[in-house]
Amino acid sequence: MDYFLSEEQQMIVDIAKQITDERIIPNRAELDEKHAFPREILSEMAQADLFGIPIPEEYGGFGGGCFDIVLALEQLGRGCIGVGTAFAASSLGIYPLLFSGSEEQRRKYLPDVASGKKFAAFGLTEANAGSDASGINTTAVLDGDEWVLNGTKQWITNGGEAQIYTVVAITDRSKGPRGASMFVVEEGDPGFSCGPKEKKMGIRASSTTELIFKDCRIPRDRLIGRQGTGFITVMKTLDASRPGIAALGVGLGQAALDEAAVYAKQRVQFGKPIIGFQAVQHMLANMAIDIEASRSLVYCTARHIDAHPKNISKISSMSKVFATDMAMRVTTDAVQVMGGYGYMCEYPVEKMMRDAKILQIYEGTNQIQRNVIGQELNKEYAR
Ligand code: COS
Repeated sequence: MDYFLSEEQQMIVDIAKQITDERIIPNRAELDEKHAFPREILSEMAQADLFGIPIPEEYGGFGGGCFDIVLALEQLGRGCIGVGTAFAASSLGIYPLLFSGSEEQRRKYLPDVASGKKFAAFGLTEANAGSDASGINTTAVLDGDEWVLNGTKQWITNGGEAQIYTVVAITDRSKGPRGASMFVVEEGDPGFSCGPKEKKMGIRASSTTELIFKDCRIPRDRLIGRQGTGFITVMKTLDASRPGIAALGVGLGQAALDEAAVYAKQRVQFGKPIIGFQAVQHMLANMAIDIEASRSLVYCTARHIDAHPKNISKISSMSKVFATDMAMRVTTDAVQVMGGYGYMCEYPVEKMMRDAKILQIYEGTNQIQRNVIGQELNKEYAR
């Protein structure tokens, strides 16, 4: 299907595609096996200006929109969701600054992220605050000219690898979600450390750690936006980033179909290639339909967000649910088409199936996305 990309958009696809084909795909199995952070590949992506896509030009970026980042992430998703997640998490980490940060904060942090000199990360989740995002326990108390943070964030992507962390903490517990505020914490701040790297089912190239704050002292001007607006900034950040996760799903689904179709043409059973059997053809056809429907929805969502960036929760969640549930189905079916070979680590589809699972969980489970969509429908039909 032709999506009529502009010259600039096609350029983003071509650059991300080249890095994916030449650098990510040849190295993904090793990165996965060694749980190795793809620092070199990410640096090359930065040199190719991919990290600058969501950052305005005045801060050294490309000044792109949601559709631009979606196009890049689709290509990276075709290669490796671990690498794509490390990249996406850096964007996630800077969205709070883009939405609510001061001019000084933007000038201080964004150019280094755009150039790839520094990575960013986003700290929301805690042991007892996953889906219930406003149930966080990390606190920030103002003491003279410094904020003092205490608490532990869990499962933070780019933990230990990032230099800039945007973190949400409670500044007034009595105010519920209106009592949360966001802060920038830098690597090396006193009282701030990261836990050991978690061992994961998939996306092993990405780093996932705790962020530990023990009387962590940061200057007063690290508060992002106004005190008490942290939860709103978190929600806006997730609304903006979820189409990117959907795009990783589209790329992953496409990669799984490509592997399965090539295999089905080569694999001979009962005297003919298995692609000649209707049972296999129908599986491949369903995969192709699912992928194209997801791509269309994700592209349309991203274009809508670029044109009308307000009230995007419903469409953002819809694209995330649709494309990531698709990625889980399609990667599972790719393993099925390839049978015993698909189950072996020698072929890439078993990793794809392991990687797909997280897309249905992180940045809000697909059950939470359905709650968001349901709440929005409730509002729409009340009118
Ligand atoms: N944009 C702006 N503001 C929003 C918003 C959005 N998308 N969603 C909610 N808000 C505002 C609400 O308007 C409300 O403001 P008021 O206090 O003025 O009424 C406030 O935020 C609280 O909203 P709500 O009552 O809906 O919050 P809940 O605690 O019920 O939480 C969900 C709602 C479940 C949607 C939220 O907790 C969530 O998204 N959870 C998933 C979190 C997640 O993705 N975790 C994974 C992180 S991996 S990076």
